[in-house]
Amino acid sequence: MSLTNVEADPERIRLHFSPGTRAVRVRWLLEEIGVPYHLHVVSLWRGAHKSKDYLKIHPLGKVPALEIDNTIVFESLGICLYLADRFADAGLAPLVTDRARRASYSTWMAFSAGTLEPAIFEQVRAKKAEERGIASVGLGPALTPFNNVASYMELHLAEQPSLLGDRMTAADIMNGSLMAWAQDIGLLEARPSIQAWVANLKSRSAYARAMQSTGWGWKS
Ligand SMILES: N[C@@H](CCC(=O)N[C@@H](CS)C(=O)NCC(=O)O)C(=O)O
Repeated sequence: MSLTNVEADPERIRLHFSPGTRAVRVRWLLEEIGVPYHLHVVSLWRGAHKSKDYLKIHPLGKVPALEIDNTIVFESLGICLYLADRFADAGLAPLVTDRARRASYSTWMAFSAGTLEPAIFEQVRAKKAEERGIASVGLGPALTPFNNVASYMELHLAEQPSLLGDRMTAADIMNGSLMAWAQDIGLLEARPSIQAWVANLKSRSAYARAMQSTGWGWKS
């Protein structure tokens, strides 16, 4: 890998992060790439994400946000797309010239935030409504139900170890972090292929490093 320009200055990449949030997927990708970065823990509990200074970084006051190359990227999907292409030598995104794999990669990257994430949130919303004894109003055809999404992924992953075939990409990180959450909230029963894929992703040392405790950012 030719990362010498960045290695010379670890402050060059700064991830605004809070544990247990969508920022974990970005930290995981940075760990897979192996590039030095500075982690700034933003305390959501103390409202640090709504401070005047932080709103200059993320105008909506959310995590994650990434400072890199003298600019700022936010939206976890946007950050992962940027990083995977920026550090192409890490092999976590097919090159645009690799047309078929790139098409599949684009599909799965968009699938994560556009289809899988809303489907999981819908489940969470329905569960909360049930717990409170109130009726949950479905969004109808605007949303793909989680069962459909999971059935599709189950079939896909029964045939290959990673979303694009043999080799793991940023698409596995985006979708895998979401399915790890789905697993935690009990949505993956009777989905053996997805479970095996998630277990394999979670066994990676980069994932373990991304999950390492940072504290909750009380002092941020
Ligand atoms: N679509 C955005 C969502 C960002 C987001 O909502 N982050 C949550 C944590 S997972 C957050 O910062 N919430 C704090 C708040 O909105 O007050 C992304 O993927 O980056």
